[in-house]
Formats: sequence, C-alpha cells, structure tokens
Amino acid sequence: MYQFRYSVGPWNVHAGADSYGPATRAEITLEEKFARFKALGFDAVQFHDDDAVPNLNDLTEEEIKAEARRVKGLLDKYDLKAEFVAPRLWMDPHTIDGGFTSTSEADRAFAMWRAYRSIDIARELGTDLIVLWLAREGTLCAEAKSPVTATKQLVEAINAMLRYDEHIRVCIEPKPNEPIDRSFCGTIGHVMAVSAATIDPKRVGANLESAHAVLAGLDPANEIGFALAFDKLFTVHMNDQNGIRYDQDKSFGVENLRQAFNQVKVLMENNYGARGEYVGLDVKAMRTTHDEDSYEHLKNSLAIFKAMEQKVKQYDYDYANRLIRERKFEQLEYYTVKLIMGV
Ligand code: XUL
Ligand code: MN
Repeated sequence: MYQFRYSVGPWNVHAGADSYGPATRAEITLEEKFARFKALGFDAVQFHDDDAVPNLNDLTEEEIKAEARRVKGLLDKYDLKAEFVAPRLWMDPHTIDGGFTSTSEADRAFAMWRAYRSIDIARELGTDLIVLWLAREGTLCAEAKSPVTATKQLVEAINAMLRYDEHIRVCIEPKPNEPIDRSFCGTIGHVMAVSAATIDPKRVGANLESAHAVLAGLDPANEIGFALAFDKLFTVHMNDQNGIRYDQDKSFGVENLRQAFNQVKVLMENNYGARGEYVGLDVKAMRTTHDEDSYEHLKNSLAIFKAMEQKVKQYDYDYANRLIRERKFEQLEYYTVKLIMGV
C-alpha cells in the first residue's frame, strides 16, 4: 500500500498575532521553516504567491519568475516539492471588496493579474496546482453584490486561468464565512457546481478543509467523500475546529477524534494519494505557544493523523460489514468508538 505524503504551508508556523492582539513569538525565516518541515517528515510545501515572492506587486513579471526560481532552489536544497500556489487576494489594498467578485472593475483586473502571476510562480516551483481560497468572494453587506453575477464572475475568472495555461489545475477551497459574512462558494457542493460550469471541469477540483466543513455545519468526511465521488479531491487541509465559531485551525483530531478517524478512513478507502495527492495540514499554533514550541502543533497533527491510519488498518471490515448487513448500527458505532479509544 502506498504511503501518504504530507504538505504544510509557511503560514502554519506564525508569530501568534490575532485580530485582537499582536504577535507573541518571533518571526522565522522561510529557509528555517523548510529545514524544520523536512526534519518533521513533510514532503512538500504549500505557498501563497507572496510566501514565494514577497512584494510581488512591485516586481516585473520576469523578476517574479526569477525570485520563484530562487525559492525552487531552496526547496531542492531540502528535498521538498511545492504542492500548490494560492493567490493571496485578501491582504491587498486592491482587494478590500474581494478579488474576482469585487464591485470594482479595476480590482477585478488586479485579481486576475495576481492569479496569472500565481500560475507563473507555480510553473517555476514545479507544480501545476493553483488553490483558490475565496476569502472575500462574498458580502459584508448582503445587498452589495448579486449572487448570480458573482457566481458567473467566479466561473469566468477560473476559465481565464484555465485558458492562460492549458496544463494548470485549479482547486477551490470552500469556506462558508470569515472574513466575509456570506460566501458565494461555501461548501464542496458549491465547488462541484462551479467546476461543472467551467470550460474544463476535469481541471477544476476541491480542497476540503476540515474546519471549513465544520463552520458550514457539515461533516468533513462526508464533504471529502462528495468530492471523491466526482474524482475532484485535488488536495485537503486537515485540521480541527470546535463548532461554529471563529476559524480555529486546531491540530488535527484534537476536538473530534471520531470525525478525524472518519476523514482518514474515507481517504484510505478511496486510495487518496495514489495519484500524487498530498495530505495537507492547515493548522495553527495557539497564541499562548512559546517560541521553542513553534512546531509542536505540526508534530502532533502528523502523529495523530498517522495514529488514525493505524486505526483504519486495524478496522475489522468483515465484522463491520456483517453488522451493516444485519443493520446492527448500535454495535457498529460501539465497535468503532472502542477501536478509537483503544479499549
Ligand atoms: C483560510 C485558509 C487559508 C487557505 C490558504 O481559512 O484556510 O489558509 O488554506 O490560502
Ligand atoms: Mn486552509
């Protein structure tokens, strides 16, 4: 059986600032993060466009590609791959009202410029995958945008990316809210519909983040399964989330072990990873974490994910299938929970 390969983003090791307070830890350089990622057992790095090329707005297209080539050299040095590049369309003064669905035509054009540059960077880093976390593609004021127009704008923006590079794959990471109030593309179901409406649905898939599914009131394993059923799960962001509150990006499995088990189970049952897909983490350290523990949440998430792989390998499918045939779901539930508890 193949081994899962794991990826992580530089933003997953951060200085601890949140919306209500400043940083609590020192910044760490990209190179040091790469070295630690490799030592922890990661195989690939996920990038925002400006993680790879800081201040790219101020650079020419050639300068952007040259800087991306330098980062590729750094990845090679640590024997790491690039998994994807995601345009960071939520921090910029040009995207105050969103990117592809902004009410400003100039800002929509800027969002496309960043999307094309992300594709250029991805090619230099050696990946064909673009992730779109559609942070501000929604409304703060419900009447500010037409959901019909916005959805069509989103499809057209993706079509333009597919035309810009005929080998690139685009992967939407849905989230129902935050930082906007109402997202246009909040669940895997939305992503599948958008994918089907594009000029090349095979090249448009999904990135399921566990926390985002919980924020939508949905089960992450079922969301993963829905994308797998359409052969459109291009990557995952594994983490955890305590109910419907601010986006927490907790370590994988720390809130809901059964839900964690079922995510790993559905991935393994469907040979996720056999075609090179990564198990991506999107986890954040708590603000209270000390500098010397900056990587503990990554280490713990990997350990919990791998422990769940072992649990799935121990799962007695003959017994489970017999219980399913006999409709003995009380026993099936008890068996599953007992296995997870190790008793
Ligand atoms: C936001 C989120 C992002 C994306 C990457 O909730 O999950 O970190 O994963 O742009
Ligand atoms: Mn994410």
